[in-house]
Amino acid sequence: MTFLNTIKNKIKSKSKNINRAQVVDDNFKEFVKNLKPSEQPVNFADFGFTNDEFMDMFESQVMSRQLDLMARALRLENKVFYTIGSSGHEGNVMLGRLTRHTDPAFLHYRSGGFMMERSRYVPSIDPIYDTCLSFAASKSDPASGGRHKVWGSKELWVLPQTSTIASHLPKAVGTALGIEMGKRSASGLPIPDDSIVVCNFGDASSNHSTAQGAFNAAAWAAYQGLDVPIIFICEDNGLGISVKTPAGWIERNFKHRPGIQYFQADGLDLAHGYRQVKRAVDFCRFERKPVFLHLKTTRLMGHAGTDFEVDYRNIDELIAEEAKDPLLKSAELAVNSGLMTADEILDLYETMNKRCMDSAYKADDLDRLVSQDEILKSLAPYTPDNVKKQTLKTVDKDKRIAIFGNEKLLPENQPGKHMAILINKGLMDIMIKYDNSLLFGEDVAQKGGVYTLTKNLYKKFSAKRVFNTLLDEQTILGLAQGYANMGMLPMPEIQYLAYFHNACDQIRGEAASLQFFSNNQYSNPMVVRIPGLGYQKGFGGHFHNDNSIAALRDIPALIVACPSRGDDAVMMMRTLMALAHVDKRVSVFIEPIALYMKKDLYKEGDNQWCFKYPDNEEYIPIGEAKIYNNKATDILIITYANGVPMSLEATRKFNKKHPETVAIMDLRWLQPLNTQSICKLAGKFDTILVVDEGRESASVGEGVVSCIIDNLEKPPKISKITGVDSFTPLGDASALVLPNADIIIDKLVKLAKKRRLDA
Ligand SMILES: Cc1ncc(C[n+]2csc(CCOP(=O)(O)OP(=O)(O)O)c2C)c(N)n1
Ligand SMILES: [Mg+2]
Repeated sequence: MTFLNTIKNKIKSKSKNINRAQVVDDNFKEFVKNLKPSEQPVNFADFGFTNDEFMDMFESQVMSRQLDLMARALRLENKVFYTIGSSGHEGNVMLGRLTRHTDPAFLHYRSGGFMMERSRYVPSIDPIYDTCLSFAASKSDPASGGRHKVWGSKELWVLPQTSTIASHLPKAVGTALGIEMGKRSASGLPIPDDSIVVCNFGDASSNHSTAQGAFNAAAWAAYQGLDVPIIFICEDNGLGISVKTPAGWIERNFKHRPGIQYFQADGLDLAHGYRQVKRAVDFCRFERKPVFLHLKTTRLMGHAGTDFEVDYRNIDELIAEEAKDPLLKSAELAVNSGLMTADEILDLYETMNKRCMDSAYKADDLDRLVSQDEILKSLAPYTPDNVKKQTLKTVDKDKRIAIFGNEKLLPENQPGKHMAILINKGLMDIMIKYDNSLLFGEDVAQKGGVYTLTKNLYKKFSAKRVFNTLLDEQTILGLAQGYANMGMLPMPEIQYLAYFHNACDQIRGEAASLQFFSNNQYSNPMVVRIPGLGYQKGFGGHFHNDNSIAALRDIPALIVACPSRGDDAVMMMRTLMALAHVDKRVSVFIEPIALYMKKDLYKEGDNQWCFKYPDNEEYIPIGEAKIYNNKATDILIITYANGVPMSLEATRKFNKKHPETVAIMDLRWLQPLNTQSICKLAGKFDTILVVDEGRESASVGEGVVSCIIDNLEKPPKISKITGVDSFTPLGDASALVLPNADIIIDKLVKLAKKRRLDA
């Protein structure tokens, strides 16, 4: 008789009880009560572990199970706010045991057993209590400070992971590559050189395009001989909520994937599974190659507390899965090895139940987050004085001369130049100043970028610091997170703004949220460079001229910067790098492509849009705008990027016939908007014109208008010129959906007329 049948026979409860947590709990007690040692005692040495190791793993499994049962019970009392559990997946204790607590781990929500077991490496941690604090959204939760139920721990190198399935895979791959990169980096590696990355997810999640991209990226890198020490652990329970994974699909899909070594392990039986898991972990650690560990599990008690499996699974199927409960198997092993009696197991089970319940009540007694200030504390750390100090740290001149060639070639000794050249030189200085910085993306190395912005950087700083990635924006941003996790300062480039959007979640849900969800214990500082916006003369159509900024502006904590001229661009990049270095923040630097090569402002050959390279300690504080014609008192134009030279041109033409004085405010920082400085200036005018090249809906302009109306007691009259809510057409037709100087002049004329009538 098979093990499964034996258990099935022993399980008396075949009721249609919809509370399957109760059934699973009863089954365990019932099963253990009836356990008798077998006539052929089990010897754990045969399975590759010691008695003590077994006892630890079994205890961790029980701890994890009791946490799940506690959560179901106390959810009803409103003391716990999360019920997705690990029941049926407790075999992942084997990974907790067989990896090190310094191996960075990116987990999914069924990693309770793993966490209980990994915690043994740091005895001061009480993983039950810590988990209860997280369940209770307590301010004392050591992982997130009460912001989310996450598996996370600074000491255990478990980077907190929230809810989006598969979104952690790109950064897990990035971290694996970062381990190898960090060994050679100036900042060194924060973990041992032979560390590996642990990355867990479910069977359904393995189909997600984000996951597929990460598998591909790992294989792509390994194929080229790079070390990619990552163990992907697919915890296969056969279901994604209610949708069945086709039988055999995971094996079929991953067994023969080039560049990723496939291993399979029994996650339901420690005796069978341990050596299988060990083989996979050892292979990854010693070979430094990507591994796919297919860990067979089952899912007990439904997807979450709110999920009634009886709606979509028949009772016989449920009973069959419940019979596979890995805790039953471990209990049997405990008895058959002679290590524990049935009573001792029940005692352990009840002791852990009490520990969980007591810890949960204790956690419930502690403070919760009760004010916005508390919630926001870890969202966007910002210490302007430290950022300033960091920008003022100058770089050794000899080092600069070595890179730029000779004193005369230092950019500050050169005549004024257009934006593309100034950004290029600015990046060189940044690479010199931050010797742990990395620059990467599509075509950035030998080619020097589509618009030559990164030209020569590859030659000067070598492929170790300037390199091409594969063509996948999710991977590029995943790499950035991974390198940052390993102590480096990444500057990823997304080739065009339109292509940020297909990888947006890597910033929105992941990079920008890490400080928040880890209570600022973990961070992934980076400056993402994105060429974008419209007006490329007759070139490219929508995707090369995308002017959508809304998707960036509503990402909490993200700084969005957008210069209109080369000297500003250099100084703003310096600020962002200092911010990344000091406060570990994530920012996006939008480079207006159409201004890259712009040299003239009013007429051909005037060179008025070329600027001198700023001295090395010059920078622009976040939020500081630039005002043109600051003596003007009649009309204020608020704008950014292409809107700045366009407004200057329009104003000059307008002033040929009209006496009204017009000031122009270049916002430079699009998120967060500097409410104070906008309102201070806007308050001095009775007429405001917002010139926004972005689309009308959800534009920067909307933000500016509402900021003025909200904050000024007597708001001035405000008009707006924006792009049209359209995709950008090809060729000259693109001009029809974007603001231009003539439209601005027309508007200024109307506004001036109205002012005169009102006066
Ligand atoms: C990107 C995304 N889409 C949908 C969901 C909702 N969701 C949460 S878990 C889940 C199923 C995941 O199944 P699987 O990967 O097999 O993990 P399991 O829950 O079975 O352990 C879904 C669809 C999500 N969290 N993230
Ligand atoms: Mg599943």
